[in-house]
Amino acid sequence: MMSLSTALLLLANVNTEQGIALAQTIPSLKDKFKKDFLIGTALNNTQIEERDPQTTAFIVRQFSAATPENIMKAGLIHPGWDKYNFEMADKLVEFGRKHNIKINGHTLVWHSQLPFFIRGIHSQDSIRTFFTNHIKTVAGRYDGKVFSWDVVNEALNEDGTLRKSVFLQYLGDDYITEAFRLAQRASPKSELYYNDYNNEQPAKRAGCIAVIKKIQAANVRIDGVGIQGHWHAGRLPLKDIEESILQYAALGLKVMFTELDIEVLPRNFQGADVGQRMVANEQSNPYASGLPDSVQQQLAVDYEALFKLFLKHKDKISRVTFWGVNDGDSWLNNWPVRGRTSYPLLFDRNNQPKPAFEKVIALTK
Ligand code: 9MR
Repeated sequence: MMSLSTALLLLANVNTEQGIALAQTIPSLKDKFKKDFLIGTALNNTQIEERDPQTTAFIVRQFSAATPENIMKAGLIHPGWDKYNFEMADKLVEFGRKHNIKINGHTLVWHSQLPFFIRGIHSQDSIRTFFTNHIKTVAGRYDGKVFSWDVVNEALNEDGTLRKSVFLQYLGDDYITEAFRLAQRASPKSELYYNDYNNEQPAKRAGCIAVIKKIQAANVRIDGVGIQGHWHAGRLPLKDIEESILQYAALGLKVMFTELDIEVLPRNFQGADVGQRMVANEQSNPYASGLPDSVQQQLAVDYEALFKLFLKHKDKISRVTFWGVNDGDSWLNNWPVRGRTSYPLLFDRNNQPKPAFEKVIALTK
């Protein structure tokens, strides 16, 4: 007679197979937008390690591009002066190769999630050594293995001036151009991008354009600009987004939406500065037991308007990446308040399509 554990295993397999088969009946974003732009997602460790076959099948069916949500950030990939931890990034590259998914390396230079050892460093020489070695080593290892790099991430303030990061402080305002120069040398076969949030807003956009022009004037390669796209339901800055697509494309760059999500929970500020937090109160987690239909419909209206705009400018847009596979994965469940229930993406916590997904897909018919 079959043991109980064997029977359970068989049942689990049947469920997995059923789950995979069911997911195949959902229209595929990457196929529907195949002629327009890549459709990406952010991936976490569990997904990269393919711990759940249903999730893997789902990702592979829906997405043609992927960005590591955390594992290529300096703090994780470069934990000590001469110590690198490539294990997860290698797995990600292999995941991309195996499943025909283009990987965007995120990110070479960012003021946040830096290695711990950087905090004790207060000399220009040492910061420069870290900066140079980091870019050479990481960009060099994955040259051509990642399709592209977010070479510099979030270097701008809201008013368009340069953020006072450790890099600006010690290396001066040429550091962004220098980062691209180093990346170009180390990774000649990967595309090179500047990435930020709110850089569709006029003042920040002007600062972003100044940065890009400076890189170009130095004869250094920059292939594209990423607008992260952490926006709020009912408050999409569509005019600014369109103007930004036009202005960035006029510089000869590819435009990407790199971390798309639409927040439905209350927040008293805009943007995605991970250092910013909000104090929790009774109103901060209003939809813990489900999303009201009115908000669900608002999300659908917003995503529809956004993708309409993306399709209008598909000749200038090369990729649209969602910041997470489904609502359950989103960083917005824990920021700027921990433990909330957010609904910012196209798939619910069970990978089921939401009304917003249907609206987006309908645009491709
Ligand atoms: O989603 C990421 C979250 O898991 C991390 O805790 C956080 C801090 O490193 O970074 C989040 O991703 C950020 C991305 O790397 C850059 N733009 C803003 C994103 C959301 O904070």
